[in-house]
Amino acid sequence: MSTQHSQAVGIDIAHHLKRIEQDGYSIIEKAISASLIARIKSELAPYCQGQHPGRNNFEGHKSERVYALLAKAPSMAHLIEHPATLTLIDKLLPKNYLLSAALAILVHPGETPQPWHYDDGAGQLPMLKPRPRFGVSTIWALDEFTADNGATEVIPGSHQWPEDQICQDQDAVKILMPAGSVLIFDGALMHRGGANQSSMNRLAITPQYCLGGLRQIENMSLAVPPDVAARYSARIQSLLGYNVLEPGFMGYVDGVHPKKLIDTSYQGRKYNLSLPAP
Ligand SMILES: O=C(O)CCC(=O)C(=O)O
Repeated sequence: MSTQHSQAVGIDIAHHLKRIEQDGYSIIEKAISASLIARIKSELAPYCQGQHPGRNNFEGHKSERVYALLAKAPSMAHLIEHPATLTLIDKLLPKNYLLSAALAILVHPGETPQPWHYDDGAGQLPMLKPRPRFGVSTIWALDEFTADNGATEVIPGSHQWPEDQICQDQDAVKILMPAGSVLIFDGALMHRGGANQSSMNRLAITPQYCLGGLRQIENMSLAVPPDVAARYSARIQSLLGYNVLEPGFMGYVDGVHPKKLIDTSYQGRKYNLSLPAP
């Protein structure tokens, strides 16, 4: 690991990778500014007016969730392509990984603990834990995560558990972190949103990433229309699905690279492919 690179993104990469391998998670404190937090909160405010409480115990009956964030709150891109988290994920997943989900979770006072779960369940894949890593998740604290306001809880080491191992609440560790910090964890780590016994809301944003060959949890191609995707960076576009797996061609659209849909001058891989007219 080059120290130069570590300094470039302001974190000790080797330390975080070791923590994620061993415990399943690591924390980068205060990775974004107060002004970015304020901007994201103001972009989210129209969607957090108490109109859409969670529909089940998982979403949380006293929580509000906002999905399809890149179609609603453009500043979210700063979290999704944050240099520190992507530098780590670049080491944890093969290239051309995808953004699997990106949602806001506003936990209101009185919320109960979420069921224990892991994020990279990958739907119907017939492969039980322990198994290779399918994904990496992040949870950004936009409010301080305290002992009583619903901080995320994790079970250290549970990313390596067999599928049927039961979580015991006494093994849980609360992730206490200042606003602007990010929890980064192996997609197989058991975790949950905690109970909010405070009088304040707790806002988190959770961008989650998965192997390029898996289906995304949120159907990003439909959640973020092409004309909106076109406004973002090449990295965000690739995370949304405007990429092609190599070797091979998984991800093609009508025989060509999907970037052609949003950038007609794109001259990426196989741009000169001359296909017969349909
Ligand atoms: O809100 C949290 O702290 C965790 C939420 C979570 O893990 C999820 O919904 O997948």
